Amino acid sequence: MGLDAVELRRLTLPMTAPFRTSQLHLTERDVLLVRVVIDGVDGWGECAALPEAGYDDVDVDTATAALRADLDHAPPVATAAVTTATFDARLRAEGRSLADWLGAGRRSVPAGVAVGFMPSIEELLDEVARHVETGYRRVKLKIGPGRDVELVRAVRAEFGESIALQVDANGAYRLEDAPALAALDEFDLLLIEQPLPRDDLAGHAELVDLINTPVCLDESIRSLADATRAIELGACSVICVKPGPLGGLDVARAVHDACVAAGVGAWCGGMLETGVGRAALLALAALPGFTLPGDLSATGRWYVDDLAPPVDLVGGELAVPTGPGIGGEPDPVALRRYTTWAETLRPGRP
Ligand code: NPG
Repeated sequence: MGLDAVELRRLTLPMTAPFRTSQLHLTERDVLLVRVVIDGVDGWGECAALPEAGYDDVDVDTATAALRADLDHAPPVATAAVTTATFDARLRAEGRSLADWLGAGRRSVPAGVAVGFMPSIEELLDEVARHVETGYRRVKLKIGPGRDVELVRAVRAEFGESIALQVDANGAYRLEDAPALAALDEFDLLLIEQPLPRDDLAGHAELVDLINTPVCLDESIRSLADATRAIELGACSVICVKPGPLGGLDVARAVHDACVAAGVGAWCGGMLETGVGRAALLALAALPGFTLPGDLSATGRWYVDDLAPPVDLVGGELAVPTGPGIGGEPDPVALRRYTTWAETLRPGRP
């Protein structure tokens, strides 16, 4: 089976609204897509690296440069796009869906929407109301020191138990902030994601005993070894599994399997994927050990226009793609409209 070509493509997609976290403020998405051609069959992968390095060390420019320099020795988040594209091409050639190859049994998975920091509580409540109206049943809120209890209390007061709520701190707290985090226990949250910095597993293991809300790790889990170590240390009871930063769908499945073996909860984390990246994430999220709704939002959540056919909420869930590979190819018109740069590496055989 021959690798005929690898194309790197950068696109800039207008976002439906700015998205703020404790490290980032995104107003448009600069995304890297990888297309591989294997024996004449195309495969696609989306790189999860973001326009700026605030969340992870590798931003989309660094990922692009690393792949241009050496396709076989790039950072995990860049390699993940290439391996996903390779899986897509090979499975497309076999006429087999990615969900089937992964061993995923579900036809649809619960959606989950993430809401960034908003300028006011009122605007936050309006944003959450809009998503609940759309049909989301799980909402993830960004929190940080000084922007936590009041914000969560207002959302719980407005929407009651009608929605599942979880919070994401992106590592903004320290262990001494435990009392503020324990104050969130009254709101019956599904979990608190990455309360402490990514390298503080010991701190998380202590925090687990100081709060009732389940502790979930995201940024701390960048390999199967990280997951195994966090579980052994009792640093979390839930893991947010992200195939991009982990280095690929195969690593993500291995982390999923480790969570199942240890009785640790797991869910698929999102990185504002376009429809291309979301297709692969939906297939992964359908694995049985993903016990909590992932960051899986419908078309229209992040981008004014998307690269893939629309996927809409049905009963609070999203359908798992059933077509070969990731289930579909990017829309050529949208590719042309939003592409800002493209380069073919390892040009096809003469
Ligand atoms: O639904 O795709 C989505 C976004 C989910 O908020 C989300 N991801 O820290 O997990 C995170 C967070 C994130 C957002 C990470 C932006 C990096 C950039």
